[in-house]
Amino acid sequence: MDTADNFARPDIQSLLAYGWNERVAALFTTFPNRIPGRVVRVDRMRYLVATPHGQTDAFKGPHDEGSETGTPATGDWVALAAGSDQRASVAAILPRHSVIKRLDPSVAGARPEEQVLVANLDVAFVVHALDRPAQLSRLERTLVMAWESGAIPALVLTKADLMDGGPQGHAVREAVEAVRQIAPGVEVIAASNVTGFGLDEVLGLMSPGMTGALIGESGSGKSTLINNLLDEQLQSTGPTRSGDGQGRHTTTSRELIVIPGRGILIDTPGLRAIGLWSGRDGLAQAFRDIENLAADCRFADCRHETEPGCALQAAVNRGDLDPRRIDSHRKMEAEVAQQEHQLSVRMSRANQRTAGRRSRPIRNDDVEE
Ligand SMILES: Nc1nc2c(ncn2[C@@H]2O[C@H](COP(=O)(O)OP(=O)(O)OP(=O)(O)O)[C@@H](O)[C@H]2O)c(=O)[nH]1
Ligand SMILES: [Mg+2]
Ligand SMILES: [Zn+2]
Repeated sequence: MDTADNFARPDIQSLLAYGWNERVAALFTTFPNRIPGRVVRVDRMRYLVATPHGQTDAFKGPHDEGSETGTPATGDWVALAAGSDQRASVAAILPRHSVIKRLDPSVAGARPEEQVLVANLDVAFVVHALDRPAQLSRLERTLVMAWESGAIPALVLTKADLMDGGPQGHAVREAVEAVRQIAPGVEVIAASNVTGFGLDEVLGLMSPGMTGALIGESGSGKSTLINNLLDEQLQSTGPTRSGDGQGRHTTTSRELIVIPGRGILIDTPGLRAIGLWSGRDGLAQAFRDIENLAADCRFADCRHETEPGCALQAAVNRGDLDPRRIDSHRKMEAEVAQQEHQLSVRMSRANQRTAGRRSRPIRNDDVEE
């Protein structure tokens, strides 16, 4: 079956709302005997998958050839095999065009692994509430992850109604300006889930078939935003704990929601830890101001400290650049470099092991670790 046939299959029309398009149809031609679907929610080892026949539970099965490795994530396009016991299994994860990923917090440390949070998104909405002090470095880190995903990032500043002067007041304008300084190339939208201010602008970045993912701290208003756009209380939302301004993690799983006529949004639980996973491209994009300036430093290996002819220090002295941003970039660059090092050590150990196995019989100590 060629792509055009596959795309036009009448039974597949119900997947259009979930973002089925010609790109996905083309990928799916590799798995002609499987049922196509999109992962709507992940609960531990169980996957809720939207298929042409409605939503169904599926478990992970042995992978077909041509599948992405690892476990399915919310937003993944998958090929399902119907099991003999009526249970569907995920036989393949179709190649992803973007992913939000981080260092898996459950195995951080000696053996870093990646954790895919969301797959196949077009816009990464970083949601931050204005009623709490902006932790700029944390936002920068989230933006690196958003850029690294391959999707287009956007920043949504919620709770603008709580600021002095309301959503269109001076305080909101100042906050937007401050955040713009740390988010070059990113659209910054002030919004209120109470008055509806800014929601059209958020929707303006979406269109039918497009997928947006909402990421950001607990209590920032991600689920409330989705309910507002849906005009329905689908996602539970929770009061923000008084005192520390931290939410209680009301949303507990990553879930894909179709906003009829508008596109698809993925709600996620508030992120506590954001360890970067890879991130060179994300860093370059999120810190394009720093990387562009650094190209003008006199020394190619300038550390942007006290070197003569440092373009970054010159920008700081002119008042054009916050030195905190240089620091933030340096820290994340070190983090990425350390991780690349750990991975390359692991790869070369693994290579040595396989080389060793070829030349001599396997000894017990080959299977350590
Ligand atoms: N005043 C005001 N309150 C808001 C706004 N958006 C959300 N809230 C409130 O903030 C609280 C937290 O909102 P949620 O939507 O549950 O936050 P969340 O980001 O989904 O949180 P997690 O699911 O824990 O990650 C709720 O009590 C909402 O009613 C807003 O724009 N203005
Ligand atoms: Mg939520
Ligand atoms: Zn320099």
